[in-house]
Amino acid sequence: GPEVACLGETMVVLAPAPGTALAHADRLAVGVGGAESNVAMGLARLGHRVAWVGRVGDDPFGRRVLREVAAAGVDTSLVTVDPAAPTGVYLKDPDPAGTRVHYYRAGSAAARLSADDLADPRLAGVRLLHLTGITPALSAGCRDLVAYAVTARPLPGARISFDVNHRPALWSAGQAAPVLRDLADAADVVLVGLDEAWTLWGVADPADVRELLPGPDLVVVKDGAVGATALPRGGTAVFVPAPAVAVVEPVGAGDAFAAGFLAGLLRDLDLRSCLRLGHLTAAPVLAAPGDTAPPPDPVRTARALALSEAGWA
Ligand code: KDG
Repeated sequence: GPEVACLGETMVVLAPAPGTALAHADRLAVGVGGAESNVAMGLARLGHRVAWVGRVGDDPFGRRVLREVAAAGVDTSLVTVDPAAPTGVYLKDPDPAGTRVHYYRAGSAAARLSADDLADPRLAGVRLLHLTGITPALSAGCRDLVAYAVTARPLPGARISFDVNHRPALWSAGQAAPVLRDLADAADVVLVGLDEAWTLWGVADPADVRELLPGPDLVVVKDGAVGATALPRGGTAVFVPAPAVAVVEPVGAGDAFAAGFLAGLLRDLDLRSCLRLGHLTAAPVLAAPGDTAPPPDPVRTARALALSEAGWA
């Protein structure tokens, strides 16, 4: 069975050529996007056995999603094909001020995820269950599911990682703030952007985020191109600067960072190495238009992990 399960919605993504506004595009490229399956694909490409748990419609886009996620080496045998609702879709609108997303996902198959989706006995041996703050915004049932996963712990041997991933197009900061805080605080490993921590909770530095979330063993606060800080409970915070990258399109980079960081945890690496592996896995996604990318080659990765602090920064 898989050692990791990632649960959430995966959609088809339709995107104009880079630099072309959606309002003026004649052609859209078809891809697949979903924060949790992006993490699953990243972990699979780093050599881990990982399953994506989700629901798609019984439609061509659902088949497209299943094919592309499986092609990255992810186990999709636990995905439900739901004949009663469609696969969700989102559109990217390139904009000099940052790519905007438009969702067509209300009432999607994934909005019908429930506790049943975590009941399969093949999940019993999972060491890590990865969830995000997108899922509780999809429907009341999805919100119950995520709360159930972090509190009732239906997979007893599994640590739970939770990427806060606030999506303002799904719900307001006011609605999201208390829900995401409670879910994050009940998880074991939390990943959160400093920008979202500010938007949601009005906290402006990693130590304040940690104070707001006393529950998890580990909180990782990401500050974009500056770097990321891991704050273990009762231990010393570790900051690792991000390497310089010429950014083409950042969507998916947070998921790649999560995949690298979590791969480090699964391998029992120290926190500094986990953060470095996060940055190294995010870099190729930042430097390319797609939401996922192959990780850097293992030899270069091993070399980068072995660098002195001065050599890295
Ligand atoms: O993390 C990247 C995601 O934003 C993208 O893949 C789509 O899951 C997605 C979402 O809900 O925004």
